[in-house]
Amino acid sequence: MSRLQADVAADLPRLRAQLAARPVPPEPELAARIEEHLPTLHGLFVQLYGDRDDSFDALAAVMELVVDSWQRRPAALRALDARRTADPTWFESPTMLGGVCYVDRYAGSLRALHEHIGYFQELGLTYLHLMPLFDSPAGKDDGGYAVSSYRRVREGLGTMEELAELAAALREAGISLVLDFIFNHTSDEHDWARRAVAGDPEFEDFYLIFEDRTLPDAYERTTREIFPDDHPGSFVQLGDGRWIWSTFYHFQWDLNYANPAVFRAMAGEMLFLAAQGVEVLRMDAVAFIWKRLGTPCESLPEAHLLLRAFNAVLRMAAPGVLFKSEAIVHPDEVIEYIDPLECQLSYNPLQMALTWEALATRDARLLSQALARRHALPEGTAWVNYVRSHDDIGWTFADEDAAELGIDGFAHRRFLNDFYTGRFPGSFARGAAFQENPRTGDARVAGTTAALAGVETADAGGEDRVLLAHALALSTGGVPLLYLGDEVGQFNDHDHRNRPAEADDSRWVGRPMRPAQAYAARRDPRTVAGRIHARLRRMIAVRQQTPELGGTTLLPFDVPHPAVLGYQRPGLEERADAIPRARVLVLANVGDHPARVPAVTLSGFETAAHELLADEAVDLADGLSLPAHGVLWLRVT
Ligand code: OTU
Repeated sequence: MSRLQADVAADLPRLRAQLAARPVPPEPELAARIEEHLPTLHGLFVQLYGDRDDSFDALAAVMELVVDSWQRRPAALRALDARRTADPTWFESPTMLGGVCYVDRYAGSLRALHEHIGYFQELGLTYLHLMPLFDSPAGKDDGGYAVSSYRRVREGLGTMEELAELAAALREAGISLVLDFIFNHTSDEHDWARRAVAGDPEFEDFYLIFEDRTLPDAYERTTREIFPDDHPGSFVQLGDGRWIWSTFYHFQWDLNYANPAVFRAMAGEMLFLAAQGVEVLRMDAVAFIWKRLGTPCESLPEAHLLLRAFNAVLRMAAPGVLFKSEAIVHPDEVIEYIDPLECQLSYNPLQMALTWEALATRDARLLSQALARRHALPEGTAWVNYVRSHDDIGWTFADEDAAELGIDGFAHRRFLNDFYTGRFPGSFARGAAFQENPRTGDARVAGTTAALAGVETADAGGEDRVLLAHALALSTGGVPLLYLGDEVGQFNDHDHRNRPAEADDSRWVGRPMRPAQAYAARRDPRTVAGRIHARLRRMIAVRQQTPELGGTTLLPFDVPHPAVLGYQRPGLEERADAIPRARVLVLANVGDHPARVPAVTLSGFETAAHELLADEAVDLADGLSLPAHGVLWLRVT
């Protein structure tokens, strides 16, 4: 039953009156932001929850949270908000560099992490993503992605106060703290979940619980299996025989966002995190947050409305905080989440996967096509470019794109899985298969960069491939993100199989403890760690001083050699339609043999160019040679 039009029209005046009647009404700065964003939030609520009687009360409660949160916001965070709103595309600077690590694996605890801030600065980090550090039941934590309390730090890691202290220390060092917002699901041991199974009607409606298999069967006709090793389909059975929606592990229960009370509750958790000094929230598993019968229950229009609603809440209560979308799905869907009003940042899973695809095939054409076709983003947003993550590599390229190059998507994914798990004859890679599904032929691959690139197998091209992959992430535009430890060439953690809590999830192979020995050797050029580290540091330093590498604009550059990738970076000032000035031409050879770029290909540029990584003059008159896995960052005019 829809609410009456007249009631809906009265919502905004009612909300304004309610806020004005508070003991401390919103001060002018907040009041202005409410005027700007509340109509948007209200409009989204009407679209999402217009047919529910409880939608007004939920929105009113959210607005109370917004005002409380801002009124309690520490001065340092308000100052940060002011800086960020004055410079909303701060993340487009070529000095931006992200790192990611686990608190326990990298440092031991939040307190111990302070000792690494000096190293992070030495490396040039301006952004640090700490993997989920919230309360999570031991043995059923999914690496921290099964959260039993968003307001408590996991035992052994420290406390919330220590997290806020760390955030302040990082900020002082010029590093923004990034944390996950795991809002699609909670642990089955979250208080809400316990109350739901105990039959508390308020909390039963926080999850999707069904009496029998009728609806689960109907939904599963169109949903995808995400963790088939754990359970088939999208539901698991409760002790009392009922069925509950569970997209990932059986102990991770999906929240029911069709209930506005769930939005209200999670907005509260989000603002709690913002209050600790978090600057970017990584929006976990965004594709799954809305379900509708007869659809894949991924990337539905309501998922976007929800993200926009959460974003509107932040714009009022903590305007410096940004969202990063984690949608590891078809590229047509990934792009849908990226918008200043939705997620300002997004992982770039296509570039990540196709970098590995190019290294395996020694053919850069699919990657080149993706950069030409799928790199452009709306203004005010940026990619987060990564070489690999704590998860698996999913081969998320579009089959239609691959078909244009004569590639069969299904067969190609099979090849890539075989290649990166080392089963393909002659493969240099030592990855581990993740969630192999014999029924669909689907699989993904996990491993460290060095293991995937061939360093672990002592392949002659291994180190160069590590550098090449990073050179792309550092130069295509957006925020480059390093998996810490990979910058000293850390190997796979094969021992995870002997640890019961990790044995059945092969992604642990790529999440080793901080490689102390490799770090100790990082200044020694006779070691793998030393060589990788020095070369990567050089790339980072050059990037910092190269304005052309800021922003996200990328212009394609065709090279008549299948192994050579080319693209141009005009930087922040020059847009695609402006008169060409100096720009950076990137050339990268993904092949195992030297490659020639003929003079005619380069004839649009002045012959005098400068190669930035080696810092030397280059004459383009006779064309160029690239060694196997070679990368050039050429300043051309
Ligand atoms: C995310 O990834 C996290 O990165 C994983 O570590 C979690 O296990 C998972 O969510 C549940 O919280 O399936 O294998 O985009 O690819 O969201 C990784 C869809 C995952 C998924 C992605 C998910």
